[in-house]
Amino acid sequence: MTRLTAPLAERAEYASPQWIEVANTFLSTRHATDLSEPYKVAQELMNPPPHLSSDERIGYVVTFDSTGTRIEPGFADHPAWWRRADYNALLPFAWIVRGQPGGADRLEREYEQLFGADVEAPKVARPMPPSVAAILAELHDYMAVRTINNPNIEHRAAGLGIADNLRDLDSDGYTVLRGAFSDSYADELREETHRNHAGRDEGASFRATMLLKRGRIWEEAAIHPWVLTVVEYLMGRGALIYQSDTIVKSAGQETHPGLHADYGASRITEPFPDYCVEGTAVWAIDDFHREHGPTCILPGSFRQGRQVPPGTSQEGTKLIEMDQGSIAFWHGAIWHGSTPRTAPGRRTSLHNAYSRSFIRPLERYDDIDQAIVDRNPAVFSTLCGLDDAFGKSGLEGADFERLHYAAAQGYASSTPPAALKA
Ligand SMILES: O=C(O)CCC(=O)C(=O)O
Ligand SMILES: [Fe+2]
Repeated sequence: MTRLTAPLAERAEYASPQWIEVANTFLSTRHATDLSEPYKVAQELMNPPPHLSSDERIGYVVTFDSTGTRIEPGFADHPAWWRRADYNALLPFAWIVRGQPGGADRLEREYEQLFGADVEAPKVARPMPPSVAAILAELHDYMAVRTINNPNIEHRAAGLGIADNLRDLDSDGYTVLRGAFSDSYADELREETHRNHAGRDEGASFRATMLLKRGRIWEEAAIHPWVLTVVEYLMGRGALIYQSDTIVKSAGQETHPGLHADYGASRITEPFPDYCVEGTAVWAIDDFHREHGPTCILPGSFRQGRQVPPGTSQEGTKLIEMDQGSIAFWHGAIWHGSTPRTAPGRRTSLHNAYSRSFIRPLERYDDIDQAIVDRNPAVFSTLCGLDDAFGKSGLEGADFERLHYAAAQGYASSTPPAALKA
């Protein structure tokens, strides 16, 4: 079993009092060595979740001076460097970038893709001394493996601009997240996919599976902030990655005739629960228009709560048409299929499925390389099933560290305890 990078007890919500305390423990061991005068870095976070503060902003200040380094909640009068950002927009980009070739550039690129013109550049009154920059980079990575996402999903979705997508899921059982990733990201994903599929059978008889063990690019995709918000909305906190694979569809191919529910293939048995236990994010690495053989779907059909009767036709379905760079997300009980590709060329797609924490996933990641978990934010270890207590009992009893963590996080309740305190 792969180890956790940091104790669960050190996990905290971004900019919460506990988070500041954990950050301080780290910063108290660091000294900026090239200061001509004290240097203050201030971060202002707009629209924090109501359970953290009822004010319109919260903030923290990191002070570097001759006595050492510390972080405090609040605001600074004349910081040397400061930045203002939306709480929810900043939080999910806790990718670890140090030691990841090109990581910082990719992070910035995808951040701009999602938030574009809304991003305010940092204000710099005095250039940041190199040792300050180095300590802040270390702090970023130290806290990334300890920072948990805003548990107030509606608030998070509003901050990320995807509240309407949650409503689509309520009514139709699927949604399309448009403009979810950049063309450059699509190019990189396509190249990797085609490399993994080279020499294999065409069509869906070969799907490159276990992608989280196949390279950095897939790790970054699995934690897409919009997708994770949808996942936690439908499947609760502590959700797992259920399967991560790709499909390449060529001209004339029909990969999913008729209709099926992803709960099918005897994986999730009838009667289906009335809440979602599994759902899939499909990344359009290439265009999904009529001629490209897009997915077709029967809106609302997840409410039937049963498997698709054999021989059911695609009559009455809607095509999920989307441009490259969009992500479709559907409830695993929804009835859907795929249409034949009539145009020349290939349709490349990434299919990341997620499940509730108590569902047994198709793919196992609890033995994933330690280095992969260590280079990712906390939610990645959650997705791999490393944070929960399932399968971790020993002869000395159950895994109380993990059981307590899940209880403290409110994984089992529809309203997380922190949100109740507001
Ligand atoms: O490739 C498609 O269009 C549909 C694939 C599918 O059914 C799935 O990923 O669940
Ligand atoms: Fe499917």
